[in-house]
Amino acid sequence: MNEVGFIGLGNMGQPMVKNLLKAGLKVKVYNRTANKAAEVVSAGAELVERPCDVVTTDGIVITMVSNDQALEELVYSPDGLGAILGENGIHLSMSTVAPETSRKLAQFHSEKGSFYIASPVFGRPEAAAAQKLWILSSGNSQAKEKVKSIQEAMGQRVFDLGEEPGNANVVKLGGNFMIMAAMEAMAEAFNLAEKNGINREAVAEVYSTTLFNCTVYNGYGSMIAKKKFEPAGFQLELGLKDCNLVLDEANSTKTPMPLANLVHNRLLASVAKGRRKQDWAALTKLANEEAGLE
Ligand code: NA7
Repeated sequence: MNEVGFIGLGNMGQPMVKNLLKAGLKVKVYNRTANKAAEVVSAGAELVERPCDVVTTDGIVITMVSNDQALEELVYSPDGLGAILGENGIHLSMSTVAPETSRKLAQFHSEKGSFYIASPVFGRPEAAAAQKLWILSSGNSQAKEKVKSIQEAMGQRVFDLGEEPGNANVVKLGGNFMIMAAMEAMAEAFNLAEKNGINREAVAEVYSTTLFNCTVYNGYGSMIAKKKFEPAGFQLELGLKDCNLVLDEANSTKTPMPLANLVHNRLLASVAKGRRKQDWAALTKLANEEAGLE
């Protein structure tokens, strides 16, 4: 397969399309706001007018839109993917959505003879640009095999999480929850240091070099130490969406997650304070304010 459709040219979608083009694929793109396609079109993508125009009946289409509602609209609307994808078509769904949404969409696709692969990613726009996304994948095995080289063109590794379509979404939500909890923990520890007259950035460096030498502590540690949350790589309102999905899943599976409730309150209060367009690391401003450090 040397041709692929792509829907959703936001912060993540654009760099992902550029990597597909670099890998030599022909890419047809659709975005609700057409003018956001300018950069990828100048990099070689072809812009189409309707979601169903990006793909043929048995083709492969990737979606990277904001949330469950946007994804469902794209599939079910009269000019959506459901109107075109048929026998052997594959929908590679890379947004962060509820596991239940993936299960429903997988069922809908299978009734048409097409396949739905849930494939959310870990990594921010910089990671997407550098082809460093970590890509999760669940759904029909043969369909997963067919899209693997396409996933590899956008990331550094693909993790196969089995045939159950919601699995990749469950793992993605658990990962995003751990990032939120880590951000709150970093803010509290840095505040403790600052209250003792110790430089926050120096402390962030100690932790991210020693006990927590990993992507999340390295990347967010510096933002949280500097208290600098703009420009947003991942908007706080999308973080709240993810946290709501985590709590929905926790409720439906009877999984107590007290820490998730704490960070949910942080995100909700941040939106109430007008911070929804800042980076989601801005959830830590509340800990700073409570400590009298803002
Ligand atoms: P962005 O930068 O907010 O981009 C969101 C994209 O989703 C963008 O292309 C939007 O089109 C598109 N969108 C949003 N709502 C709709 C509807 N209703 N119909 C069609 N298209 C829509 O998000 P990111 O790229 O950071 O994140 C994307 C996903 O990855 C998300 O699940 C994250 O949790 C992880 P627009 O340009 O606004 O017309």
